[in-house]
Amino acid sequence: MKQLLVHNANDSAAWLYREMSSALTLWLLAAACSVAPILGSDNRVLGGEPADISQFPWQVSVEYVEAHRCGASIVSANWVMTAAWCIMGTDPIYYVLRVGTSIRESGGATYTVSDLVWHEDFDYVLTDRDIGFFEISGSISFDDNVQAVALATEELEAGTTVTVSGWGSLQPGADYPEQLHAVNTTIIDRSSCNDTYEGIVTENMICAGEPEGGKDACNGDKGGPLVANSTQYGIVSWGYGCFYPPYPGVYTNIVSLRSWINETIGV
Ligand code: 4AZ
Repeated sequence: MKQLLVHNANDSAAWLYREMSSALTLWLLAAACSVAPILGSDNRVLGGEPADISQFPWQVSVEYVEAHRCGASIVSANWVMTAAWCIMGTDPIYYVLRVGTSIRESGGATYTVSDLVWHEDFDYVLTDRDIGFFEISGSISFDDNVQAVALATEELEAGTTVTVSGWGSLQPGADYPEQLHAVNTTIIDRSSCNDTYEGIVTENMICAGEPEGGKDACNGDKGGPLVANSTQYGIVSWGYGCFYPPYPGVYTNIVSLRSWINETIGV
């Protein structure tokens, strides 16, 4: 969960207030959801539809000390892309990357990690340049369920449909589902997203969501891919809560970071 505004870390009273109010909001949301699941206009539980890994063969489950922690995507036989937030300050020995399976913590193939790289200018206060990589020990073997994703070179226009996938919560605060899920959502104009978020959306971020909320990534999806036409445009990064209008999901902008990616991993 990303806080809405944390500009002055010294202002501890305001910080405490924000912490408490976001905890309270979360608690109220969780309480409301435990009484009645949030239903979409078509009466399905929000958070997307079950998906099969063959539709998203680049999807990776990042396991940290044997439990799903984040999403990621295969970009080459040697490199898996994720959010800097998922890996910053951690050690490669605790990770297993699971590929080629629709089921969390089960099946497919697993790889260990030889190195972690996150953006040297990752700003963890603003969550700016939220990108990093796992270098794989050995190399990933590809099949129908295990494929690299293409990386975008041009930004999408507002209004374009995109798909986000992962094993993140289907309702705020819920346990992670066993089955991979995916949801289609819509690119939102950066400046209106920046207005909604009161000025903290940078060029290294893209926004996607719906005016009525409900189509979003949530806890456990971070680091995972936002794609269109089998091409990755975004990395799940942050947002104010989940599924919660008018706040879109915010994703790391692959296009603005494309040259950094190329310099860092040669892809
Ligand atoms: C997370 O913690 C997370 N609704 C991912 C996406 C969003 C919030 C939290 C955006 O993985």
